[in-house]
Amino acid sequence: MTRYSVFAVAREGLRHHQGWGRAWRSPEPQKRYDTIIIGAGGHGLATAYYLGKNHGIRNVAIIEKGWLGGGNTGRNTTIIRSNYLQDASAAIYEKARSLYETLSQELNYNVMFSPRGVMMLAQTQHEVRGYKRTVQANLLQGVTTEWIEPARVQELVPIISISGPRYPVLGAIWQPRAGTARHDAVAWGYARACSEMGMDIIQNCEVTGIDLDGDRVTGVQTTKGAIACDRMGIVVAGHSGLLANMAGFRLPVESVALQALVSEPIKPCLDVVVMANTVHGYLSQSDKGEMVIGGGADGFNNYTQRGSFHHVEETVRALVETFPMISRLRMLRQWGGIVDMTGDRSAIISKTPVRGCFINCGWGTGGFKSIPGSGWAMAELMAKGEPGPLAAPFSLSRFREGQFIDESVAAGVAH
Ligand code: FAD
Ligand code: PYC
Repeated sequence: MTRYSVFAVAREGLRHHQGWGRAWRSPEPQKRYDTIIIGAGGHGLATAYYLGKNHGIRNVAIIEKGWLGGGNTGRNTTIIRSNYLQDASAAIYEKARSLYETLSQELNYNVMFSPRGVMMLAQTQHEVRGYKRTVQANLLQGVTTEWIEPARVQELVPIISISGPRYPVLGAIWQPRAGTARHDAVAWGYARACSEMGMDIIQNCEVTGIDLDGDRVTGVQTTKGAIACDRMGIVVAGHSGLLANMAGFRLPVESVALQALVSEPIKPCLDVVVMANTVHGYLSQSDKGEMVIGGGADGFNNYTQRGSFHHVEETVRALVETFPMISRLRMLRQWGGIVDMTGDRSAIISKTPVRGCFINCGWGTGGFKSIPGSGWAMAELMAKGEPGPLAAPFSLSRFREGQFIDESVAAGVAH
């Protein structure tokens, strides 16, 4: 595999870019692997990467029904932050955020991590109290966030109107080293590194059944034939319930569509990420100049991976009071992704009732930011058969035992 560097760019420039190889191989599946990961989204690919890098497990296939990164990983609004309330969440999201800081160097692939700062606006007294509490919790957890007053919000976001008639801006929680990354590049970077370690990424290959011997997993049935394995990770986000059903167990997860849209590109006017959770919408500006705008999740379960007009109208209407300038923008495109929601809005990284079968899901509306930390924790669980400290609180048993990790506020998105 070509190592990307300034010298490689210069060398290829001199020979008319004839020498670039493919970033990853696209092999046909073998008959068996030690480990199968179902789902080549960010979490599946990161799991495979850390299995190889941290635990030396490299006889791995990552099986993807579409194209890699084509699920929620390539459909999200790329916000990366770790300002959650509960200790278990702060630990895994901060681990992920800190891995993002050096991910481009680690993968030798530019994931365009941009720690431009994320603010969550407080527009009701209830939010003021809630976010001040989160700032205190983050202080104890070693996560750097601060409470900022409206004047500082205005300074950081010149296009904002802080004195809206219904929802004036009363302050914000600000995380200066939070930000964004290029979503597909995160999937592509992990995929390239997995392929380099000898792992097989099998695209256009849907898992249609899970083979069991008693209560132990032995392999999968796919549209490219049967593939045997000793150990399996199900990492399919909105399709988790379907895969769990194939393995014979149920999950406390619902699947719904979450939508987003972008405007036509305009000159740079916003260099931080702003989330306005009460009026409900969030906003950042992409490198191309588009305003990236996110809305809420559908209020009913569904698998429709597309946008709808009423969501665009609702979201833009909500944001216009706080960002009047967006009323003059034309919207360019909209889309949706199927997110997997648990009751406490926290993820599941867990053993399952089937031996050798592990599951990573439930990231809902907020799992892009956690990809490196989740992959790290899931790989440790799969390699050792027991969760490490990052994954332990996110086990399936918490729903039975009532050990919920309530993040319905920090999730930041209306459900
Ligand atoms: P995915 O990327 O969906 O990957 C799962 C893969 O499994 C898919 O590629 C799918 O094709 C494959 N698969 C499914 N079934 C099968 C099968 N039977 N056989 C083989 N393969 C299968 N999070 C943030 O942190 N910040 C944000 O700003 C943010 N914004 C969002 C905005 C929108 C509009 C959406 C939809 C989501 C947003 N999220 C955000 C959430 C985030 O995108 C997800 O939590 C995260 O991408 C999930 O990653 P994943 O790898 O688990 O899932
Ligand atoms: O988790 O920060 C987040 C988020 C923003 C938009 C969707 N999810």
